[in-house]
Amino acid sequence: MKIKSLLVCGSMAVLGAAFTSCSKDIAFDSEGATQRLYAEYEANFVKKYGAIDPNQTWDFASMRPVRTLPSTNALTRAEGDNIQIKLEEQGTITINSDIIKWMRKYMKAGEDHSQMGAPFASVLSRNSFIIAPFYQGQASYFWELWVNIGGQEYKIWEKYDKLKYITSDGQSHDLTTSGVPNNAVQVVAPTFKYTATKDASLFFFLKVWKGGDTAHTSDGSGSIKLSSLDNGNMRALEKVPGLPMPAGVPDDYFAYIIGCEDNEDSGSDSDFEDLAFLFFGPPLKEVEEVEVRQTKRYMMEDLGATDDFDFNDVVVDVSNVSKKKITRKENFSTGHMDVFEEDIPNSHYQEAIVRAAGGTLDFTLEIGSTSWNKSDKYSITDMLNTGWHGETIYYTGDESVLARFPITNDDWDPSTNNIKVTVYKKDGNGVSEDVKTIKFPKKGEAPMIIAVEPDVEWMVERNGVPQNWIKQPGEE
Ligand SMILES: [Ca+2]
Ligand SMILES: [Ca+2]
Ligand SMILES: [Ca+2]
Repeated sequence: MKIKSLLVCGSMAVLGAAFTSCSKDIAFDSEGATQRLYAEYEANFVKKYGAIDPNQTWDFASMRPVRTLPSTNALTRAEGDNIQIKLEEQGTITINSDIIKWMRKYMKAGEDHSQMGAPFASVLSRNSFIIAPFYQGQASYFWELWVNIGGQEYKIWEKYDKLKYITSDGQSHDLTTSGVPNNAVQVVAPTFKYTATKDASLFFFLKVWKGGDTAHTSDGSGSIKLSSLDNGNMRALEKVPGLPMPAGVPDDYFAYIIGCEDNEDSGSDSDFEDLAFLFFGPPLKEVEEVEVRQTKRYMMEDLGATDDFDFNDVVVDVSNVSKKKITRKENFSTGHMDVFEEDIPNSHYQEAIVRAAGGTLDFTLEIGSTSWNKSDKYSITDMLNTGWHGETIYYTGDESVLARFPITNDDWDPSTNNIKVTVYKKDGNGVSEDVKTIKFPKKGEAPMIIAVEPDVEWMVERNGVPQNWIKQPGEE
């Protein structure tokens, strides 16, 4: 006999009177063993967590929408979450003589280049880019290259550091105040990679010591700040032919030479060749689809034991999923970004992911009109992904997916929590017995299902959920 048919009450007649109570719309089968088990469970629950407020409800999930950007695979986190930023030296890049010649021809020292390219004001939103300071004209000042990310300042590089030029005889030389000399055929420049867990607005600036090398201080004293934002001292020189790409940079990254002016005085020559660095960035996806998920995590007790309260006997995430089209238009000069969003028609569906099954009884999980049996795929006595015997618990990723299935007709109703689990074991003849149907609890009941946020971690096998998960009378 198929286990699924147990769910169809019309077929119960063949199994006899013991099963006729299954159709009652109550939290539990009110007959016999189940009633006793529930009474036992309730008494144990109150003993452990205290009396239950008659107004206590058991849905703690907010259904906060979470977005996934397919292009970066990064989660767009809620406002206020910390951004993890990494700025690391990556290696070197060799700049060939074509680029050096281009600088000499188009960015000649002492000529006014204040109309070349576009201002690199760059309040850009980026979660990844690479920088390579590679060129210096004749300059007596000292500088450091910095980036400001959401108000925080990070040093990237300082003058001379790891920058070498190579002459036609193959000799490598350190840079001097004379800059990249005429007989240089190559420059070897350091590369620095920035990655962040989230797009952040940022801009670059120089700290300049006009007293030259000897005036340089480690604490920044004596320097002035020159940024494209305030001083207009950086320009993006686009479409420079033959620009090399550092190893490991994806083909679709764009690359700019950024020319910097180290003097903000009115007498400045505005040649924008005092320092030049390469800026490699990911292409801005002008049109992108994002997936939006609203998820509840249901954690369940199966009444196999009436006193462990580990709420891991069934853990299932149920989601409303939809897609949005994001259209962005960025002004590279001003850094201003226009963003438009629209829902993609007919993209909505519902999905369930079973992530833990920490009981030893078979069960049928029902969400709306969709059902799933543990025994379809697993040995019923295996406790899965709940840390039994010290096994690793996977809370996210593919390793935590025990089963994944769509909800037919999208008939999961998160406002009523129309989810239930029917638990049973089989006797020697394969007939199911001790059938218990567990539904989402009404307020004031001892819960055997609770709904929580999808990032709440379930308990290790046989460990009760913490007291603070269970609100007490009078608590808000
Ligand atoms: Ca200059
Ligand atoms: Ca349990
Ligand atoms: Ca368990």
